[in-house]
Amino acid sequence: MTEGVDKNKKLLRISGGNNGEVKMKKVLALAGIFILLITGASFAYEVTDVKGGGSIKGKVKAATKISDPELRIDKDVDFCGKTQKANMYMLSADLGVKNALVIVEGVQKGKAAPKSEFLLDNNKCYFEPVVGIAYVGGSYAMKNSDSVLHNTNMGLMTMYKGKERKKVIYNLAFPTKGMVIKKPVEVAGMHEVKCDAHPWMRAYIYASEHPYVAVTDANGNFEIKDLLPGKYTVKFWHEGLQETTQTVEVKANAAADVNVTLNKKK
Ligand SMILES: [Cu+2]
Repeated sequence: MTEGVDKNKKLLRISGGNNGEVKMKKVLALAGIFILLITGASFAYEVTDVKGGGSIKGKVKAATKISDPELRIDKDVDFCGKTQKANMYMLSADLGVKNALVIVEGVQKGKAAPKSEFLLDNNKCYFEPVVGIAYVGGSYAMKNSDSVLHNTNMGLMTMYKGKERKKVIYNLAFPTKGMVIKKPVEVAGMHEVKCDAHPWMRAYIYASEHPYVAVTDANGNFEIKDLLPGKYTVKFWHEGLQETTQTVEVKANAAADVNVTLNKKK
């Protein structure tokens, strides 16, 4: 009899132990899912010291010579004039393209972005600059240098079901000359700015969480410094040219040369 009871106890203990194991496995599995959720949800940019980093430099060119369009002006012509150069296709003699954005995508770790102020001026019925970079944590300073009313309608460009959509971030009126409004840069990504009073006015601002972004100069050249070694996807964007991406390997203390040729937008 006693033996039988002992056996039962043992059996109970064993089965109890098994239950415990199953429970523990469930807990571990749940914990795993939870950790995945947390890490998956927060691809926050991590700021670190970069010593002996590498750089990406190169040139953005247009595939063919493209003439810059003239914009017709049909409002406030007394102040704005009747036409305006678009300054969209600003090409050097060897087809280098000014104002292309070079964006290193998905950077998870690197130097801190500057907390700088991005000045967007409404000057002679034209946004200045047309293409620029702002940094999350910094600020926008929007200004009207003109004696006509402008408004700054800034929206984040996103893709939804294959279509481009604009989500308004700031929409501000500037009725008087010399007026300045400052706002924080809180949303990362590509922003399009329009003036609803003057349809020809436009600007493109890329707001970045990290400093690894550049705008090409008058010869189409750019340089992005102090990247941690590794493989990166680099996006090349231009308002009138087809965007492209390239995979670039950055090595310590070295410059990776990247040269791209962009076709005209269809
Ligand atoms: Cu305007």
